[in-house]
Amino acid sequence: MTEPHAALDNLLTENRTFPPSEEFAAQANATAELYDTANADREAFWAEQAERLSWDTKWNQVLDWSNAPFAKWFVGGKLNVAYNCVDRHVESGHGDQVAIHWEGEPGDSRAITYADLQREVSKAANALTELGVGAEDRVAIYMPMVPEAIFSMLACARLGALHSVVFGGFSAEALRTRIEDSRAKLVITTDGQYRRGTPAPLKPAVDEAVSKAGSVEHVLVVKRTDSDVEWTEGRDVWWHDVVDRQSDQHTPEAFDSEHPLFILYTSGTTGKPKGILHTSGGFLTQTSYTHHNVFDLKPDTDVYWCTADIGWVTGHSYIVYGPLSNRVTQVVYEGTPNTPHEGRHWEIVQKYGVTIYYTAPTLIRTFMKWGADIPAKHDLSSLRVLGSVGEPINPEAWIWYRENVGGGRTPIVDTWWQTETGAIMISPLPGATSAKPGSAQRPLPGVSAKVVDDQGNEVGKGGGGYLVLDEPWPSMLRGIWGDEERYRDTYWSRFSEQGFYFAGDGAKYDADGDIWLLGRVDDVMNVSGHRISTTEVESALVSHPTVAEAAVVGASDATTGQGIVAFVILRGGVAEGSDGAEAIKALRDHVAKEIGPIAKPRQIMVVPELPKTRSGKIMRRLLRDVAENRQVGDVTTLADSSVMDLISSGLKSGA
Ligand code: 6R9
Repeated sequence: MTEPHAALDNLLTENRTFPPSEEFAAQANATAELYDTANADREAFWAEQAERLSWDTKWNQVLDWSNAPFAKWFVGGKLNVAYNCVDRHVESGHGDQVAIHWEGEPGDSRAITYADLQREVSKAANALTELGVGAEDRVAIYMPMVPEAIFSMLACARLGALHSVVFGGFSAEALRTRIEDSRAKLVITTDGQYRRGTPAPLKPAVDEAVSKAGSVEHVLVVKRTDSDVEWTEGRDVWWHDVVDRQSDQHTPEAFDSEHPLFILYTSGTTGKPKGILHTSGGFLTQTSYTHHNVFDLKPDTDVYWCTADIGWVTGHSYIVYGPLSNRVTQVVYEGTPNTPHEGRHWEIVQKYGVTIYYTAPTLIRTFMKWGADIPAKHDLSSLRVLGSVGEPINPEAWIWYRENVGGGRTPIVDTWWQTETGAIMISPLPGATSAKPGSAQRPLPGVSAKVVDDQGNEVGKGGGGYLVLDEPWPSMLRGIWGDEERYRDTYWSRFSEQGFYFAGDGAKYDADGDIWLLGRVDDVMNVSGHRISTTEVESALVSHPTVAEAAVVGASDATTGQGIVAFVILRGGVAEGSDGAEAIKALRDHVAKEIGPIAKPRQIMVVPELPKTRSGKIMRRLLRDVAENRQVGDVTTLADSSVMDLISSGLKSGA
């Protein structure tokens, strides 16, 4: 495994604890007893959680693990996921409750009640039916954070079609590969999207992707920025033409508990993204259960805000499915946190009286950089629970968050989970756990996780190793779309003897047995909480005509967690060192075009050679030393040990 970052080592010396206040504990949804109940009988516990949902047909078996690692949960049960997130709340008399306080980047806003949501989702479902979408078809959604993105996801769920949401910051090329892999029939998009105050086109990327991907029959376009778009007659249709004229009545059909709900692509250790497959009953059960208990949600009084984009799993599980199944009132914000000014989030918290705020460490560190005086200018006294997700949160950031956003009073839940786990797995319970800054602490009731050594033996207190999940859980992925072998290989082969799910994260137990996450142990980087594989960026670089070879590493970065640093060998005769400023700019732009701006390397260094072992493997560890300005480590396994001197001297003379 790779060595944990020095900064992460500091985490383990943290010994402050923050128990919940008596008032908070007294009103909390979850008490410590929940652990005992779950431990007494895990399956009975999950069956009880599944009762949170409305089922058309009840299941006859909680878990079927006979075909492991392919799980079936709530076997024989039938439900409609969208009905559970929308209609049942209207039927129970909450049609007038605001489901979504939507805040557009330019300052426009919409309040959408559950009754509105039911009408909008029904119309969208009718339109999708008219466009030929039925159960098990795939629909790609490539949109900014507009309400129609959520209506579209729920319309798919209502029809039993699978959505495949592609982050609006991804490139045409990234969109194309995802459309092709899932063979999507329909793409839903917008004309453009607001980015830091200016409209940027979005549909051209769809046009480019779709022209190369044969499966797409229609492109459904929401008008958002009113920008000019190219139009392909017969293929392209406007949302306002097709959806608005539909009936707002639609009868949801019940689907099997294991009916597929969505595919979401995430980076793996190879260049090709993995289509993570989730199904219905188990996914909704665990997102609903965790959202209720981890955020202590009170549907009648809370105003919840998760700042993620629906292009990531956090947006799926903790904007759409978990919260709406729990009848949340939530804020959805379209834009960036510093548009038009750096206090935008706090202005929104104050405007809507947000009580629960869930964000990522990278943003917290950005807020720190902008200064504590910015949140201090706003009334944040409504906040009562804060959450963190996406990467380890450093104790300084944790403390800053609690002091400057949480008024020194709110519990903070540091939630560990993955696209693959579907829902939160390791986290404090805000009313029951004495929080430790920087530690995700314990698996939730019903979840089992362990830190094991190379052989799969659990390490003792104070020991470190790999994080594994040693019991199946309801919202677990059901596979990788179209690639059973890769599913087994990636997650189940590392500890096949024990039957453990290998998460790809390093972790440690502290002296109390609490879990501290230490970052990825594979070639996956974590940049601002987003997973990007080194191979993916390398492939993008090598696809540029000037590049002969490339090696990419994640170097620790004070704001983004990790930053992408690339070492490239240019083809024939381009000067080494910094002379290649233009070549470097061209390469950064090329990566943005191939993958998306989030994958743009922070730094590209032109080098004459790359450090390789005798078997030809690039020694990224040594490159990371260079990228992090450290003394270069042990070079004895290099085929040519002078390479590192060559790289270092070349960089110095070029600087
Ligand atoms: C939800 C999400 C998953 C990877 C995961 C780990 C890192 C997420 C974390 C965390 C430490 C936390 N990660 N939450 N590391 N503490 N609270 O982020 O999903 O995009 O699939 O990323 O993110 O490395 O393996 P995803």
